[in-house]
Amino acid sequence: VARSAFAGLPTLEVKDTYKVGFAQTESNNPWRLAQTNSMQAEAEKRGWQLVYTDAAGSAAKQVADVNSMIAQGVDLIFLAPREEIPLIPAIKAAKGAGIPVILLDRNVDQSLAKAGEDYVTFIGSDFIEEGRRVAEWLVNNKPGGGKIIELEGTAGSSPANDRKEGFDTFIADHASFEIVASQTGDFARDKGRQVAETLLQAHPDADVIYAHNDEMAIGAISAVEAAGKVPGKDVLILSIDGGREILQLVIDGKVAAVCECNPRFGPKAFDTAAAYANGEDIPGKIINPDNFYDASNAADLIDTAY
Ligand code: GZL
Repeated sequence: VARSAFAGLPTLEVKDTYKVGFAQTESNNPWRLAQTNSMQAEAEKRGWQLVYTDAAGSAAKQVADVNSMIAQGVDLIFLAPREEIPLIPAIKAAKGAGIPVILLDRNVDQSLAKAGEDYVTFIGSDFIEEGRRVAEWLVNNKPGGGKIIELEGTAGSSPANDRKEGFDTFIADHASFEIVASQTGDFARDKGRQVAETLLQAHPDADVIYAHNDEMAIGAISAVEAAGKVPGKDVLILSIDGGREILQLVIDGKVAAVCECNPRFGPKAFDTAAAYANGEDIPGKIINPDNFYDASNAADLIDTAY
C-alpha cells in the first residue's frame, strides 16, 4: 500500500492542476495510439498539462525521456516501461528528485523495484491471467489437442514474459497440446507475419497460433494464407488485445478467440494520481478487468472495442 505520507515515496501536493509526464514506449499500433489518446483526452478534460514523449521503440530513449521530465520538474510521471529492467534507474532518479511515478500498462522487474517504495503503483492488466484464459479457451474448444506456434511480444517486456508464463503453464498440464515453437514478433504486424511464415514452414503440422497481441495475430493470418491454409479451419488463431480489427476477424471466422487488454488508461490513471495527492491508500497493483471474446459474443461487443 502506498500513501502519500508513506516514508520514502515522494508526495503529490493538493493543487487544482498539475504538470504530469506520460512516457510512451512507441506508437506502432492501434493499442498504443488508443492508450495515448485516452491519456491526452483525460488531461484535457481535467485541465492538467501533459508532457508527452514517444520512445519510438527504444528503452534507452525512454530513459532519456523520463530524465528530461525530471529536469522539467513535472509533478508526477506516468510511465509504461517498455522492458522490465532498463527503466528502473530512471524510476529511482524520479524518486530521488521528489517526483512520484505511476506505472501504466507495463511493469518492472519486481525483484529490483517495488510499488510503495520506488513507485506509487502499477495500473494495468494481469498478463499472466490473459495468457491462462487463452490457453483455457483452447483446451476447452479443441478436443483433439494441437501443435502450437507461439508468437511472443517484445523481448523483456512484462506482457511478453507474463502472457507466455500464463499460457505455457496451463498448456503444460494438457499433454494433447504441444508448443512446437515460440519466438518474438516484437508485438509488430509484419514481424509477426515473417516469424509465423518461417515457423509454419518448419512445423507444417502446427494447427494453432497463439499471438501475444492482435498485430502479430493479423500478420499470422497472412502467413497462414500464404501457406495455402485456411485460418479458422486448418489453423486456429488466438490473440490478446481485442481491438475492433481483430473482433471483425473473429466475426469473419479467421480468429478463434481473443482476451481483451483494455488500453483506455486515462480516467483511472488521473483518478489514482488525484487520490494519491489526497493521501488515500493506493494499492501496489490496480488491475484492469479484461473481457474475453470469441464467436459467441464478438458481434455483440465489437462496438465497445477501441
Ligand atoms: C499490453 C501492452 C502491449 C499490447 C500490445 O498492456 O503493453 O503493448 O498488448 C502493445 O499491442 O504493443
